[in-house]
Amino acid sequence: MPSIKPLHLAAIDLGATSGRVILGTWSKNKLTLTEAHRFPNAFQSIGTNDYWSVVGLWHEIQTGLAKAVAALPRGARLASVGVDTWGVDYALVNDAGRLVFPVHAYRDARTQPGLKRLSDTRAALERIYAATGVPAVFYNSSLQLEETVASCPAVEDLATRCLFLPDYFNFLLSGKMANELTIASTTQLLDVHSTDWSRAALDHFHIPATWFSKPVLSGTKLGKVKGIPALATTQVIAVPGHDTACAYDAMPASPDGTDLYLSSGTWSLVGFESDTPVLGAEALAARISNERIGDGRYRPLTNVIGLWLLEGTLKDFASRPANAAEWAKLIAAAEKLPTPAALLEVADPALTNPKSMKAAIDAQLKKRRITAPKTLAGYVRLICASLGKGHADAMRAFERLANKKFKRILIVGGGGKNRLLCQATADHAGVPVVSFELEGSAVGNLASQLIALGAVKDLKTFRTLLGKTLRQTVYTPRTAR
Ligand code: LFR
Repeated sequence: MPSIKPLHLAAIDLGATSGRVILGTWSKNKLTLTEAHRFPNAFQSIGTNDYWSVVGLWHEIQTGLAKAVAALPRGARLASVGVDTWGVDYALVNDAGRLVFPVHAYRDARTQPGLKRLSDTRAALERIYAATGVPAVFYNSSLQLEETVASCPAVEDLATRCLFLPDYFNFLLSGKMANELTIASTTQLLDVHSTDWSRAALDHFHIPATWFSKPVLSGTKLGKVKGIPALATTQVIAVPGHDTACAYDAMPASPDGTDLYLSSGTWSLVGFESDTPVLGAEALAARISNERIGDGRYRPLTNVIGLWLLEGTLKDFASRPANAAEWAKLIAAAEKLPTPAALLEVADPALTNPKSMKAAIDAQLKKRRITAPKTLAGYVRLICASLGKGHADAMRAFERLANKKFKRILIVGGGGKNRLLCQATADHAGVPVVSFELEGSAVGNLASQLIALGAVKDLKTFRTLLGKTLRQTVYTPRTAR
């Protein structure tokens, strides 16, 4: 039954470069968002290792929740709260929930030897891919945990639980330890054919199986918020813990399954929804990751390097844009430049975490005897065109392997505001790109809470209602496919 009184909910949505607490109000079948709190996020390094400040993040979450409560109408309460974060990173804790190992950031180069071992052992990689549906990527939790246990064996005596970051913040809020399915599906440790952990993968990476519990589906109620009096009646709901799963949930997609999704931010996550995983040698070669939807179905996706390329390059220019007007000027200048004759190889591992992105791009171009751009606008043009091609290549791989034809690409996230990127994607893919003005992951997070609270029947209903209220921009391909 749709509720008559407005419902107030909070989404805690943590990204690798910024976090936010969004207050969502559901009234008369319409969701209104108020940004209660936004803060920058970044990993920090000691020596060669990279760490997140979970203490800092928890502090920001508490500040954000206090601001969300302050923004409520008089007498109103927050019905529920949900947490989503970037994928793969985790906290190792003991039974009391105390941290027993520092929380590492996924760009830490500590996984490189393990990645090489796995990638170079064809039989092992094929076995792990058949078991988990996740290819070898440097940030996989499997490789991170393997390195943790191997470099610090005593951790096996200290830790009793592995909580991925959304699980950990859910625990801090509710006191309940649970592993949630979508975030579990980013680890390369989940069984691709069930919703439980893969014993074969855990054994392969020498990770204690006792650290995990059977993942809960999203929508599971974990209990009331503990320790924050203003939220004593607020329910903690395990929403899709993975931000990309939330962003996909927020896509106002056509119900016939002909839309391809692109969540475009630090990473470009290109994928679709499916009842079955996409597996086999070709899928592995195309680096298709069979991550999960909150209800247990699949969202096969490919991770294209994304706007991390541009964020990194901007650091090397004093003239980086500081506001929307300056961004518009930069994009307009880039649009006037000719189409680049050659594009970047976006899968080049040298672009993953270089000291200087511009230097890494220049080095790749030099190796391939291509002249580097001369201006920031030139880099913007090159990066957007290269990402556009990367998105289109991913689409073609999905079409081939899943025997599908996509009619549109729906884009949410920061990249949706970048005209050049949207147009380049449409041009390379030969299908229209539809960009929505939407805080994708926060909206997906709130949608899952609304469904769990019984205010909305299901995701299909939510998407239909959302689609009616959204502003969209369509980029038509300049060349047909
Ligand atoms: C995006 C994201 C991607 C994941 C990457 C690393 O924020 O969650 O889906 O592959 O971060 O965790």
